[in-house]
Amino acid sequence: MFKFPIYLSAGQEYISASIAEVMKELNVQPNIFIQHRGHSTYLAFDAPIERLIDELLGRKSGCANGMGGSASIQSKEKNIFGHDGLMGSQVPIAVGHCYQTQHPTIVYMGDASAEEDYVLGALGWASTKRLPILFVVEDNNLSILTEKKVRRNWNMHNVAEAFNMQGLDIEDDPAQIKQALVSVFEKPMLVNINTHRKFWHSGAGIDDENIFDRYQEQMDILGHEASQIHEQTKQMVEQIWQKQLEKQ
Ligand SMILES: Cc1ncc(C[n+]2csc(CCOP(=O)(O)OP(=O)(O)O)c2C)c(N)n1
Ligand SMILES: [Mg+2]
Repeated sequence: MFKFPIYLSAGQEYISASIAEVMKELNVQPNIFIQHRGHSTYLAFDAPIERLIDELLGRKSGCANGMGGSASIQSKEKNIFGHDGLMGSQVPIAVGHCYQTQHPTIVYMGDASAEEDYVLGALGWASTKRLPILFVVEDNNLSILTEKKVRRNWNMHNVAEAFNMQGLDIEDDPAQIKQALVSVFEKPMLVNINTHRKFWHSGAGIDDENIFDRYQEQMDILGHEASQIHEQTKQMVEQIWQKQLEKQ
């Protein structure tokens, strides 16, 4: 059904879901720059699901006119800028855009994209100009299959601090995320959020069936109400998929 690679956010959804809630509370509509694994951000910020489905089906009615695929989704309605495919490029682009607009801006990057040289230069400029920008590192510990410990001996929140900016290292727990963002946009800030990718880098395969099952763990903690929400959401998404497929 899908004619190109799909980058799923499953397992990492708490990050964007929590940040989107904080933005609602602050009544801020930020400009948002995402990278290839952006479905969760697109959906959390209420961009239209039908247009995401159409994009995955390669249709002109898709959110990137059927030309972006999973990796380059965007939403003009929600100020979500899609990715060009070059790891980390969204960071200098977001910084330049924020410098020009001075509008609250969120830029997402993976823990590997954060290692690109042009990301570091952009962090320095954002700090120097005290831009209203939030850098979010979705740290799933992986660059495709290579773990962080093989790639580097330093941490991204320390890099932010070296650039004279607030840098935090937290878990993808909604309460921790909310707490981290108390003074968001008053000055530039980087939050490295440790998270867990459920599936392969691309596609819905699983390397090891025995890895920790985030969903089951959370359902056990959150209880009956969460199961109801899960079921309702699943039904809703299946119905929308059905409707979009019937359009063909
Ligand atoms: C400059 C550049 N180098 C390499 C690649 C190939 N590539 C695509 S995604 C990826 C890993 C990205 O890891 P990360 O930024 O941590 O995001 P994640 O996939 O873990 O969400 C690589 C190496 C690329 N797209 N661009
Ligand atoms: Mg990663």
